[in-house]
Amino acid sequence: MATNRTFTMLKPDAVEKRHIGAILDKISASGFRIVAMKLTQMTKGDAETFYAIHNERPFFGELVEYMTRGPIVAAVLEKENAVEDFRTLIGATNPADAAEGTIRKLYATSMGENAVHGSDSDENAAIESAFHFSGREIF
Ligand code: RTP
Ligand code: MG
Repeated sequence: MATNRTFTMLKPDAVEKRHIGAILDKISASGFRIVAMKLTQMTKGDAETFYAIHNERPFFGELVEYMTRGPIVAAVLEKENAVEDFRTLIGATNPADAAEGTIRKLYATSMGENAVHGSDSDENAAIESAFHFSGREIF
């Protein structure tokens, strides 16, 4: 299987609850190499662009409010089959449905505040990584 990359954000709730260390530990222990990382905060415009695919959904306003209320950790991760394996590691969008041991099962609060983002395709991983990082910030 080919090595590829995915993009993640530890969302504001995970940072507020001081779960950065535990989540990064789990990501590293699961075989992902961190090739870019920073603490940053999205503006309203950033979040509206990043989650534009959801802009007609009833939860869009809440999602933008949530994602901009404090700093996030943005990172690019490398591993064989990275996109799919990272979605497995984070678990279902709603933590109530997430498998035991997944990041969302362990650290998410609710469907809306679910601790972590993972890209859903190779194409989106590339778009989302470029949204947050310049080429010289990815190693
Ligand atoms: P993500 O993009 O953040 O990795 O999450 P996902 O693929 O598992 O879920 P997605 O359908 O892309 O939804 C994006 C984010 O919107 C919030 N959401 N809230 N209240 C709700 O019904 C609801 N549904 C989705 C979550 O923060 C979700 O991760
Ligand atoms: Mg998604």
